[in-house]
Amino acid sequence: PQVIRRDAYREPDWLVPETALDFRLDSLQTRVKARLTVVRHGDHDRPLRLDGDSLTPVAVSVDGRAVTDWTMEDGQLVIALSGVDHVIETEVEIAPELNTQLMGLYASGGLLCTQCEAEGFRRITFFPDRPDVLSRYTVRMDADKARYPVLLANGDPIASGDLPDGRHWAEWHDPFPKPCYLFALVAGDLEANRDSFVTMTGRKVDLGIWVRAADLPKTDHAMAALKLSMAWDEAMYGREYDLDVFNIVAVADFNFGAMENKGLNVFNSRYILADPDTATDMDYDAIAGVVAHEYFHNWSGNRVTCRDWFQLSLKEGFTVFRDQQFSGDQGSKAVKRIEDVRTLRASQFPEDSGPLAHPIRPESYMEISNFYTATIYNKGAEIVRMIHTILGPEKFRAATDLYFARHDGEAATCEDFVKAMEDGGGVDLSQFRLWYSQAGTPRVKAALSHDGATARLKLEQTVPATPGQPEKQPMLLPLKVRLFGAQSEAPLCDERIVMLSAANDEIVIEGIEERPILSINRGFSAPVVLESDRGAADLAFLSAHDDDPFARYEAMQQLMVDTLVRAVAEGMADHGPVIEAVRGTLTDKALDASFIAEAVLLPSEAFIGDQMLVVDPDAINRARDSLRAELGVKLESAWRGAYDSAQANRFEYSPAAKGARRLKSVALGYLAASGAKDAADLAYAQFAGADNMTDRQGALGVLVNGTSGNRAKAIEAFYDRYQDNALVLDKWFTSQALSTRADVMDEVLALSSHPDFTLANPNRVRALAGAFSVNQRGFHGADGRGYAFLADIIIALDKLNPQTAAKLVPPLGRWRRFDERRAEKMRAALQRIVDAPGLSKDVFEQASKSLG
Ligand code: DPP
Ligand code: ZN
Repeated sequence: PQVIRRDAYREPDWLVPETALDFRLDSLQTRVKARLTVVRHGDHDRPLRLDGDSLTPVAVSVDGRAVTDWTMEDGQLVIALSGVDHVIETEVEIAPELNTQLMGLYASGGLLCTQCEAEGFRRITFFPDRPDVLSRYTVRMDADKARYPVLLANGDPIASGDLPDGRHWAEWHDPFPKPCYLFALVAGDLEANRDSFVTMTGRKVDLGIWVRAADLPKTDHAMAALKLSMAWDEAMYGREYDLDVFNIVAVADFNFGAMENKGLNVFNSRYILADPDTATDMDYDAIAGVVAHEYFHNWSGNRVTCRDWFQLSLKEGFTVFRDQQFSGDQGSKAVKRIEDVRTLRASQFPEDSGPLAHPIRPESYMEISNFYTATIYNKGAEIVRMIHTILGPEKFRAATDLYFARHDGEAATCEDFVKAMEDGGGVDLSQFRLWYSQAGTPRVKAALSHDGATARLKLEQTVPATPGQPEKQPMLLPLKVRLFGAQSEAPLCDERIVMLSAANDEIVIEGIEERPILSINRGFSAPVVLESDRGAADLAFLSAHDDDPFARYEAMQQLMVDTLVRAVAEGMADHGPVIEAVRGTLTDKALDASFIAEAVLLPSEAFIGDQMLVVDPDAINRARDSLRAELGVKLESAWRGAYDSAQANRFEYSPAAKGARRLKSVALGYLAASGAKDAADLAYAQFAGADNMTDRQGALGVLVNGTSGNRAKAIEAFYDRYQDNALVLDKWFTSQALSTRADVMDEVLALSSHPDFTLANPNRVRALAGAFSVNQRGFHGADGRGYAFLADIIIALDKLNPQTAAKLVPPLGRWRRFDERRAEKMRAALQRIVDAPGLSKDVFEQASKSLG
């Protein structure tokens, strides 16, 4: 496959100021007529090239006259034109029902809907499918009125009416020029949860969340989140909504989480539908976060879009940062930060240290779909967060105002963003720009010494080599630092931001009269791996006394990781300091339950593995289980206390109630780990009596990992109750795929032939195969069956949906981190994928790079 390079960017040869589309919708035979006004851009005599994917022109005309002297080259429709501007008309036919890739126009549960980002529009009609060609769209649709009573598109509705033969039509116009990846239409039998929002200048916007009638009661949370997002973006960023209507549609079959099409967001239904019986607190939070994310794209993505796909993080990193800020403002900022850092470490750090590592602004790709990664999104957000830290909130706001004012209506670059941050913030970000070009997670070594009244902090940074980047330069790292007194238990200085810019540096802090304890990278101010020589006692101290809640969490995690890594290396370790630190946190009356629940959780087996040169899944599992059991036994009465105090609550969706539920399930898990005789009965009682999905799924997870007779009963009862609800059935598959039992592989194989398992629905594939591939002890079973299973799924899914298949490849690419026997089996699985006949470029790119 062809490699696309960032430095090969050229401005478009032709612009398309106006686009009129006419859809005669039908699930098997949709006719698409397009009328493009094209204008030659620059001084050249090159022909017009319109991208197409699996399209055949039925008719082509230029300035109203049918022409036949066009050619097809690699799917592109090539038309020689003599003048400066022309009107091009094309006609094609497509079959949404047969579109299993879920890119372009496709059918999902009787609906017709679209997904165009990144390059799906070329599967609908011939067009210059690149984000720097912005056009004003008018869209007319006609369809059978009984099957498709609702017809939606971007912008505002203009006109509609009935036609003979039971058909009807509607026309929509979007006044804002947009790239074609933001095009959308939806046709179907939908009902709307309707509401409205009055903007800061007093304009009324009609809001609609469109779902199947039966799902209407599950849309209130998403609607509330939408209105909060609209108000938040006005207050925090001065961004006002710009159309008279804003619609969201939920669809069951969707490759991504959601899509920010102008005025018509299309969502994976899992990020819209919620009620207490079917959605967990995590689902509620994710819904609010994704609704906000897509809404925020209206400015960071749509009004200011990307020049080319190498700039993807321009909109995604910035918008993730914005949605993280928003979510932090809705509940506990500290807990939100902990969750975001946990996600970064679980998905981005491994990517950044493996064969698929890439900078947030990549230099090349084969298939852009493969670059919707944790690096582009989550590391991208960390980089914007660092700019926010360096500028401070006021200057950051001035800088984002400048960015939006300067580039409104344009297709911009990451460089444009950084320049606006510099100009608006009055800072020099020259060295900081390395964050856009260098891949790899920097490592920082910190050593604190103390002499008389002077503390010296020695800092050393290295950036590891990554594919294609053997040599790295030192980066600019904003490290928040504070010192605490070992005796006084009080801060010894104010928090300061140390800007580490060299490979080595020494910071001198005067007036430190007692032995200081180092609190560093507070709030996770820089996305780095920190190594320090702080011992168990100092970490335990910080976990109890640091004034930054994130730093408290972090100290506890470090203490746990150090203990577990030692246990793996030496076969045993002193659990005492962890147990005492957990006891202290668990019984600290000043802490809220949601923070306690996060802080007392052991790091995941995968994260422990990431700390080791050669991952030993069995030894990790033994070490972690043993620490978990001892925490369960030694603190049993504290766990029971935490459990009982949350027990009587009725369901309520508030930060306090959520925290109580979270702590309750964590406590239940520790009680089960302790071997307490009544744990399985407690779990079953919670499972059966729950008035919400958080408690029910929490209990199911505990039962699934155990051996009690209640296990099979719960699995069956859950299935019986929710078999008609696809989103909840996904949880049923996932809970079993995450089982910590030795027989998980057999169960997963059996589930893959369950009648409810299907490769046609991306959520279902991710619920079973995706979840299992991050279950370290199950997936990395020494016999290699996990690898073979995943390869089988990838090869089969690739025939239907290459984009979703390619997303499943990365766990196999971690072979360098495992012992030779496992590594060989992982490589064999990758090789089998690469050798599969008719492989897509999506999967080929991921699998061949992973072998590399
Ligand atoms: N642009 C989408 C999102 O992240 C991905 N399809 O919001
Ligand atoms: Zn996004």
